[in-house]
Amino acid sequence: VAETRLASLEREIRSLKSELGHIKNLQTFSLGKKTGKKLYVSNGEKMSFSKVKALCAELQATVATPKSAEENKAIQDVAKEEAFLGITDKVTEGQFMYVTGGNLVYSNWRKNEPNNHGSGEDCVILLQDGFWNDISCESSFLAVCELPA
Ligand code: NAG
Repeated sequence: VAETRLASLEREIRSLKSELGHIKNLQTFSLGKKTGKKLYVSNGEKMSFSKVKALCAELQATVATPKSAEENKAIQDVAKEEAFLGITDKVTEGQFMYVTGGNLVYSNWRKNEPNNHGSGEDCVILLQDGFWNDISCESSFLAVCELPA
C-alpha cells in the first residue's frame, strides 16, 4: 500500500515537473528571451527607486543594470520611458556602484553627467536616447527588473 502511494506521488511529481517545464518554455518564448541573454521586464509603472528595488526583489530579480552597450540597448527597448538603473553613489558620493555590489564595468553618461545636480542625485536613469543621468532617488521613473542570463 505504501509503495503504491509512493509510486503515485512520484508519477505526480514527474508530471508537475514536465508541466512546469512547458510553462517556463512558453513564458521564455512569449517574453522574447534569448538564450544567454538577461531578461528585462517592466510593469510600465513609475515609482521611487526604493519601490523599484522592492518590486524587483519580490520577483526574485534585481533592478536593470546594463553591463554592455548591448544590454543598455535591450533595456531601452523594454523601457518606453526613462527608467531607473540598479546603480547608485549612496555609499560614496561620486562613486557610482551596482546596488548588487561592485564598481561599474560599463557606463553611458550623457555629456556633463553625473553632476549631483541641485540638492543631490544618487540614483541613475536611462534616458530615452540611451544615455544616463544621475537623478534624485525619490523621484519617480519606470521600474525595469532583470533576471539572470
Ligand atoms: C536637470 C536634471 C539634472 C540634470 C540637469 C542637466 C531633473 C530633476 N534634474 O533638469 O539631473 O543633471 O538637468 O542640466 O531632471
